[in-house]
Amino acid sequence: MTTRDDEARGQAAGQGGREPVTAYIGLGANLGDAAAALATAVLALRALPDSELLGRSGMYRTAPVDASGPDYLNAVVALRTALPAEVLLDALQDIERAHGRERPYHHAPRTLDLDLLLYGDASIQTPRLVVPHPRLHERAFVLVPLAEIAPSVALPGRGAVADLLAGVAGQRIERLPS
Ligand code: PH2
Ligand code: MG
Ligand code: MG
Repeated sequence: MTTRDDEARGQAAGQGGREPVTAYIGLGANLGDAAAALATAVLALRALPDSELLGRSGMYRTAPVDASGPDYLNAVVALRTALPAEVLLDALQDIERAHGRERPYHHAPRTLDLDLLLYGDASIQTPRLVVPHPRLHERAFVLVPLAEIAPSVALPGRGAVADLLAGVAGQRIERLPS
C-alpha cells in the first residue's frame, strides 16, 4: 500500500512517486547543425528517467521572433513524466549544456533551446520557471508544432491551441519534409 506520506517522501526526494503529467516541451536552434541538435535532443528526452515520450511534431523552419540571426528550426514534443517540474527543468538545462548552449545575451542565437511550455494543467511562477510559457500563445513557432501533436490541448484562460493559430497566421513558418 502507498500512503500519502510515502508519496510526500517520494516527492521531497525528487524521485517520482507522484502522478505523471503530460508536459509539452518546445525545441529550438539556430546555430550550428540545428537539425542534428533537435534530433539528438529528442533522443535525450526519450532517455529521461520516470518519463515516456508520447509524441513529437515535425521540424519547422521559422523566422526569428524578437531575435536576430539565421532562421530557427523548431519542434515540440509531448512527454509523460513523473519528474517534478523543477527537476524536469534541470534535466532540460543539462541537455542544453551538453549541446554547447551558451547565454551571452538575451535571445542570442543558440545551439539548443528547450522550453517547458506546459506541465499538465499546472500554473507555476517561480524565479526559475513560468508555466505555461508566457509568450506561447503569440508565437507560431510554438503553436503550429504544438497544434500538430495536441490540437485540443487548452491553454489556461485562452482555449484550445488550434483556435489560437489564426492569431499567428502572419508569422513565417514552414514544415520541413519528414
Ligand atoms: N526563440 C527565442 C526567440 N525567438 N524565434 C524563433 N523562430 N524560434 C525560437 O525558438 C525562438 C525565436 C527565444 O527562446
Ligand atoms: Mg525559448
Ligand atoms: Mg529557453
